[in-house]
Amino acid sequence: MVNLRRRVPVRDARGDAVVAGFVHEVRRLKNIVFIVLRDVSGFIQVTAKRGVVSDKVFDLLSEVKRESVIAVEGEAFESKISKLGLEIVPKDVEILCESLEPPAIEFYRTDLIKTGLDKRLRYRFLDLRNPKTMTIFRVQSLVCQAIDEFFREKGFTEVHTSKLVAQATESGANVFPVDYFGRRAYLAQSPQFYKQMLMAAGFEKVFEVGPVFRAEKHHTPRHLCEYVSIDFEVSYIESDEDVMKVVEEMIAHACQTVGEKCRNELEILGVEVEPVKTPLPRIPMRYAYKLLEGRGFKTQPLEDLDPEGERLLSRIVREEYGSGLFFLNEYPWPPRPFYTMRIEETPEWTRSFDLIWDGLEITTGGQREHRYDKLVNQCQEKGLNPEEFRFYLEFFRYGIPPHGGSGTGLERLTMKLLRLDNIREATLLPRDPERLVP
Ligand code: AMO
Repeated sequence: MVNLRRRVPVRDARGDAVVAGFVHEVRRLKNIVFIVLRDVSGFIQVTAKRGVVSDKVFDLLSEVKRESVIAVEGEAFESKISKLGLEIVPKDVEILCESLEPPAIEFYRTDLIKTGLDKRLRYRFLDLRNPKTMTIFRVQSLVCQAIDEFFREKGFTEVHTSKLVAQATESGANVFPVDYFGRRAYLAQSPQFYKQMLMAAGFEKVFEVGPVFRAEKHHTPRHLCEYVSIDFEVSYIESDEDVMKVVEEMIAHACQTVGEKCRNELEILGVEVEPVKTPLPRIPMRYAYKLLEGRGFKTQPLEDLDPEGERLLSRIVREEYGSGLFFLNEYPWPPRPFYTMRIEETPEWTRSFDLIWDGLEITTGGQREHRYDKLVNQCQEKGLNPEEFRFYLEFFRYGIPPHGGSGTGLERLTMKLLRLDNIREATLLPRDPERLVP
């Protein structure tokens, strides 16, 4: 029996060592078996020569199937011969769990056999055995850590709000209904109302990183039905400018941390992280329309840009401002939710923004309307019944500081950071209109 308690990551194996992992490759010659063993830290070659190793070890290794999980005890050394740079000559071997059949998808030599994304996701547990695929989530984990550090450093309190709610926050149409003991409830689309509630409670600065749900029947490379939303809310702001400052610092910190701490991972993925230069350009929507029209692109007055418009605008901003990231601010009122604060003098525009990264919106935010009467009016103007939002409107009846905040999709942020083409690649278990398993 190989003593697993003595196991070290393959990358650190030197001298008398125990390593364990998946059988990545097996090459059998008449009197020698080469096995490439893979664990989370990398690869090591196991070299078993008949006569040098015991017959038992030689036979076990001769027969082991690809992707079985084994433990090897032996003499490990840096090797000039093995292209992996590390080699171990086994004294003892234990098959911890045999792979019963060849892997259902080819997840490693993807240069030889291309497995489509759909099938890869169907067998996600195998797909993730590809070190490159797994690396995406190691980087994502660091993004979360960086964001957590950023907010704590700035005195924000982390909160966890309920994901079972009585009312839609963003748009009534895109909610998943749930049967809540005979009553109708919904899966939360955003912690929006609760983070504002906490401003009414006097927290001043909160953040939350958690799942949100959108019943959007989109089949695009950028929409999911469940994603992780990075939200914050902050009190005593002068305008949405104060919110944009937090957003750009947060993104810059996340990118810088990944750039510094994920050198290996970025190398595996073959990407470089561009440093984020703050302040980022602020392009008021009015001006964005002009920029686009200057290039012959038709825009709709007071409407959102479509994806094509966002992409073209990104190209223009890159050319003219040298930045892949920019705020599209002073958003028009019609496409914004009722809680958005409007600009007093020009109420068709709002104190809100999107953050665009090379053609993709990754963040939405702004200042919120905190004056009760105005908020009720805005609710009605959007065709909503204030009675149905009573629990929310109540937050504004007992004094609430001026406040604002934003929401950023973790998967979209990861996608842009690592230049992935499809949001599903940045999602461990994507939920889209067709996918509920695994
Ligand atoms: P919004 O609905 O614009 O705003 O969402 C904020 C950010 O969440 C991400 N996102 C999505 N990611 C994947 N799939 C989707 N279907 C999806 N929808 C949105 C995007 C987007 O920029 N309450 C406001 C935020 C706020 O003002 O604080 C909100 O949720 O990255």
